[in-house]
Amino acid sequence: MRRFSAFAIAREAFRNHEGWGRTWAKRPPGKRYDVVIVGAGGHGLATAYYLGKNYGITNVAILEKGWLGGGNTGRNTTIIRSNYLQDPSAALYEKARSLYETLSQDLNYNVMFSPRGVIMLAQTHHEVRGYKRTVHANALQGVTTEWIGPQRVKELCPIMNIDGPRYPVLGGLWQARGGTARHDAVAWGYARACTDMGMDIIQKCEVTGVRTEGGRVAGVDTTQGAIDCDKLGIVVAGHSSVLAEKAGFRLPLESVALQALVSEPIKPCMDVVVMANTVHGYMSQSDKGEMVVGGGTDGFVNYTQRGSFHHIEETLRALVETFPMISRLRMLRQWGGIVDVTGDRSPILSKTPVKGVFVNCGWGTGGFKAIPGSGFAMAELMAKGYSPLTAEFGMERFREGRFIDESVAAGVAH
Ligand code: FAD
Ligand code: PYC
Repeated sequence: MRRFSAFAIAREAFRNHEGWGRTWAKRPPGKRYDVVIVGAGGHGLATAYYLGKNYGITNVAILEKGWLGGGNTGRNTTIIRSNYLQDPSAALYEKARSLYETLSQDLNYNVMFSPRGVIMLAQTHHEVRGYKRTVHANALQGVTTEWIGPQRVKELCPIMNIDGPRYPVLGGLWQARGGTARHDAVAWGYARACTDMGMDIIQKCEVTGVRTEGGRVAGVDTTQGAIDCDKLGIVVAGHSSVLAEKAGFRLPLESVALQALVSEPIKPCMDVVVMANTVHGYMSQSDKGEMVVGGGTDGFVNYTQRGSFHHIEETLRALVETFPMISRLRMLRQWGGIVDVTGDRSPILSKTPVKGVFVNCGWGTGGFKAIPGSGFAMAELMAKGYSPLTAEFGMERFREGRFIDESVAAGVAH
């Protein structure tokens, strides 16, 4: 595959950019693969990529029922941070954040990682205590975060009203190397690299059944025919329970819609990401100038990938208190994604009761930031049967009561 470079771009400029070729190949599915990954979101593609890169496993198919990156990976608000409380989470999210730092070079694809800094506002004394505790935990875990006072918050984000009538800003949990990345580019970059290693990415190919023989996976049935495989990775976010049921086991997950919206583009006014969990909303400014705004999950289990009016009203009403200048902004687009939420708000990266079947799910409202680390660890688990990064995230933890409680770090109330 042709590599991107300043020289290549200059050369293509002289020939109408006709020499680039497809970003990922379009092929019919084969009959058999060493590994089949279900779900061409960021986590599925990253898993395939690190299987090839780190373990030389390239006879891999990634099956996607819709279009590549069209699930939550292409619907999220792109916040990247690793300021989690528990040690296993900090290790996994920090691995991901550190891989983001060099992902563009690694994939030879500009994922537009922007470590502009993330502030999680403390607007109650409870949050002050919680975030100070996280800063201490992060110091022990080797994750660089800082507790900052209200004046520093104001310096970092001058458009904020820190003296709000209901919830004045009491300080914040600041991660200077947190930030954002272009979500589509993350999916496209991994897809391009997977194609380059000879893997097949099959879109419009829904997995409708999982075939087993003697307790071991034999293959999958799809809308494009049967495909055999030695190992199967189920990486389908909000549809994980549906797929698990087809494989004959249950997952401790609830699927709900999470919504977001963007405003009309305006001049640059905010160069950090702000999350305000008490009033409940988060906001950053995209490179196009749109204010990217996110709210909470729907209060009922559903599979509806769309927005609803009361979320616009609730989220903007909350954010206007802290950012009065957005009161006259017009909102342009709104959407939803189906997120898969576990009881302890931590993901599941796990073997399953069916030999050869692995699951990567439960990222809930916060898995975009984890994509590179999750793929790295999941590939290790699938290739070697064990990964230190996934060891605590097995699905058996719910039966054994070994929860990894991240309800405060999760960022979105649910
Ligand atoms: P997905 O990207 O959803 O990919 C799963 C794929 O599986 C889909 O493309 C789907 O079509 C496919 N699939 C499903 N069933 C089948 C089947 N039977 N056969 C074949 N394919 C199938 N996280 C953050 O870290 N920061 C944020 O700021 C953030 N904001 C968010 C805002 C919103 C509005 C939403 C919805 C989510 C947000 N998240 C955020 C969460 C994050 O988007 C997800 O955790 C992450 O993208 C999950 O990636 P994935 O690859 O597991 O899932
Ligand atoms: O996990 O940081 C996060 C997040 C922000 C918005 C949605 N999820």
